Amino acid sequence: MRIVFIGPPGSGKGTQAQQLKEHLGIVHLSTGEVLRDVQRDGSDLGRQAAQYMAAGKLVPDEMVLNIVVERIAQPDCVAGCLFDGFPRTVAQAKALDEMLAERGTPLDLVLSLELPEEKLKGRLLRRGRGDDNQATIDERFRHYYDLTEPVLDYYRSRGRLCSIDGDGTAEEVFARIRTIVDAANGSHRS
Ligand code: B4P
Repeated sequence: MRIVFIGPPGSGKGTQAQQLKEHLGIVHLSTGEVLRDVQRDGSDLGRQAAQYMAAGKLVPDEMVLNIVVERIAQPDCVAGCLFDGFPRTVAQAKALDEMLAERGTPLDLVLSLELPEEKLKGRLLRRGRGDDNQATIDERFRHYYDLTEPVLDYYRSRGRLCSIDGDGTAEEVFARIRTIVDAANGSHRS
């Protein structure tokens, strides 16, 4: 299966994707995680990515798409892939559709985690990662509304969006996700 996880900053994409990866046994591709790894390698690319992320901005599409193209070409992605935090712009969504169409393996599900902004900001401040300070969080939300919400419209207009209530414990949210994914997985196999 190929599944996309979209949601505002702190909605639990990474938390839920980790559980779903174990449940389905497919590759988990978190563009945020890969970009944090790239930052740590000290390359020019890593320094550029770090500047965008520390400012709460999205990393340019070209950089993110290069990462995804390379990763989905690996043999372990044939069985499926969980895209966590990608796509975050309409250009990324269109590029993903093209990449998957070339392989004859379209997306099966697009899951959108939804939660009120006050709760999300509280979670991020409690998480306390390097980019979880008030100014950066505000900037990330601004970019989410400007650039990522249109991605929801892109998938909604194609009848592919599945909204999930992201409020509740991680276990409660995962139970909602599992119900949807298992139903889709059944029809995917038959
Ligand atoms: P990401 O790494 O994707 O992360 P995020 O949006 O900050 O958080 P996520 O939704 O995964 O929440 P999490 O599970 O951690 O992005 C970081 C940055 O990378 C972006 O700002 C951007 O600069 C760059 N980037 C990544 N992808 C990109 C792309 N495609 N294009 C351009 N730029 C890109 O959960 C958050 C917190 O809540 C955690 O502390 C968690 O423990 C807690 N939590 C989770 N579920 C909970 C629950 N049910 N109840 C209570 N707490 C919960």
